Amino acid sequence: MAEEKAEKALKSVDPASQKMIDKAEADGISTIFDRADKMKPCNIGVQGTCCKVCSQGPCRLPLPKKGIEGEDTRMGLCGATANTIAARNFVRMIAGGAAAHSDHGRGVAEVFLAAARGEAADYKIQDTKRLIDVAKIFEIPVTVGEGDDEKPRDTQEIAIELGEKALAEWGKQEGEIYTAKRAPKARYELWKKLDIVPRGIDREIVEIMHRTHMGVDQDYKNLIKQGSRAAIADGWGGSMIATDLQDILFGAPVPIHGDINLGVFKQDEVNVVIHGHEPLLSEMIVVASRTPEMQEMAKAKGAKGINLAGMCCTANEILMRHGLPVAGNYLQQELAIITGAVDAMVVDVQCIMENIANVAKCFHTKIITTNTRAKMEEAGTIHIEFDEHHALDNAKEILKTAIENFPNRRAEVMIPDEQSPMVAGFTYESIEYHLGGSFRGTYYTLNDNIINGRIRGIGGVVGCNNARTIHDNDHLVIIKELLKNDVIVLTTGCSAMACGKAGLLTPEAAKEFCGPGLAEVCETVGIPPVLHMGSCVDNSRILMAATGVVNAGGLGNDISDVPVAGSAPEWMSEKAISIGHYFVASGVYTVFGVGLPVTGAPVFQDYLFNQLENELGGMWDVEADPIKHAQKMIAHIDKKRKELGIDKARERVLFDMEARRQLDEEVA
Ligand code: NFS
Ligand code: SF4
Repeated sequence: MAEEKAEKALKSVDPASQKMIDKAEADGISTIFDRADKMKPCNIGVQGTCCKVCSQGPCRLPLPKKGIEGEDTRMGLCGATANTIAARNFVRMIAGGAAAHSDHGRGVAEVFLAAARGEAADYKIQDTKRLIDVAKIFEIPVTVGEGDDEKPRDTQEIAIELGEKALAEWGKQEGEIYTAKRAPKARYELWKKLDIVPRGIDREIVEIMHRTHMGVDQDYKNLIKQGSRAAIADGWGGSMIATDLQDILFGAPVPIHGDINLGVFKQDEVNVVIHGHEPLLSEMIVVASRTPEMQEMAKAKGAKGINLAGMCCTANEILMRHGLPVAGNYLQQELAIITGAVDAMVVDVQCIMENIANVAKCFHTKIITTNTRAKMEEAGTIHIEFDEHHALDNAKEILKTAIENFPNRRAEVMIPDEQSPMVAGFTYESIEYHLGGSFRGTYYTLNDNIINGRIRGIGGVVGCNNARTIHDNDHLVIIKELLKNDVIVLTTGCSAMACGKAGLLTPEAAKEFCGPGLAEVCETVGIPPVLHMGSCVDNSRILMAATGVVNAGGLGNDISDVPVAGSAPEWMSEKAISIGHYFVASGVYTVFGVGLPVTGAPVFQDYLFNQLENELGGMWDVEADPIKHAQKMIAHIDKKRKELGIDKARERVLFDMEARRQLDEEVA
């Protein structure tokens, strides 16, 4: 231990990142990594028991050192208990996260409708099959005429109606959102019984803000009930609609190759990092970058071409649809600039660190903000507002700014060598294709392998990086432990990028990292053992994959019956809490790393971690130690296998494999 201390603490398990962190330190450039050392979090906030919803506070209710002995008499000035305060804070995080995902979805719906009406000429509907599928979910007629006269309805008409109906989901006041019915029947009925089917997306978020205002909802269970409504409105509503409409507008992803890590930058090309979340912008920049006009402009400035690289969830979007390279995940945004090779970093919304503007000042890098919701006050940043009616022109202007900046590189460029190949682009539909039987076209093969025990269960490992943990470490330790135990992993967001950098998103990873059962399945089908399903709004794809498993049969009637567990090892954003809670509300046991701000309110914590299972079939848990974290997920998966009566099958499979191995050895 002492020896470890003497050595400089490791900040990242990714060598490319570690090199850039060292360079930043040597050059005296402040990054989140050294700020995390200097500023420790407030212990009361960490516990979730600081209330600042009125100006009589902040009222602080830390746990006494000795814990609670006897009755818990802690209260704020108004009498709010630790449970009320922690629950209020928790559901406000759900509101923040659901708002972010859903406002993204709203933006997509607006552009979709404009495109359908022919008012946004640069966008075209690309996937008409998907359009028809989604239209049906919104109860839109897709044919006209009856009997022998029945014929397909005009696609533009369908698209306009879908755009209108989808957009109306945000402002709906009563009834229920259409997409709630996509959940397994038993799940939907449970939501109805519990009265948590969302009425409209915005309404549920606003109601959280009302209920958590000073002096309103003072029952932590009732607060969580509203949290569930809003979270379902995110996962099965705003996020799901975003994914569906993006797929229709930009094409549904199919498995595709790509490269990841800071080594994707090119010394002799204009490097443009597209950082943020909304594909509305990034798709258009991709189109613009391929025009001869932009290519020639780059050549005229002495560059060989334009190299677009994604960062954060935007990266996942353009990787999934175009195979474009990924520069890195959340904690690499400052580090990308420190290579000195980034001619422009284009940002839209969410997960953008304010400090990139300061880091950029040490280099030639231009920071370009593009969204009316997200500007930077820092001098030197440029705002080029992105407007769907002039999308391609805006994209060209952005690229032009980057190209003109190419000759200005001044500091020594230091691009790390590291880049890893990966396969991404798995969706609910493409998993059906790869793991469905050729005859049944459903999740039959996946289910069959879970039932026969080759695959022990499914882990959904998602979410952010967090400067309070070693960058990427917990994602990788947890996922490798799951693979070793034959748990197939579905991943999104920054977790998916951690996997990509570590080589887990290749078919070859199956042999190296998986237990014998999972390795056999992956090798037979030719898929990686970790399936990259996209950005964080694409967690809706994981919900649909779980639904596909339920509907294929043999593994119970509801998501809560399936041997599946969720995880966000390095979570940091409010979006992660919203995602965690819609996993829980969908029946999934969900473990978070780092810590959850509920420890200061033990009764509320017990409700989330234990009691909620009785209501929703899913519950929260927290575990900062990555091995224990994975073991908890595996224990839950085994519990579900036992409940389904398929625990013995797995013992048989493993016995068979052992017997076969011995036979092989004897023969050899
Ligand atoms: Ni998700 Fe994507 Fe990454 Fe976390 Fe941020 S980029 S939407 S919130 S940090 S996974
Ligand atoms: Fe304190 Fe109550 Fe005001 Fe919160 S609402 S800051 S607990 S007085």
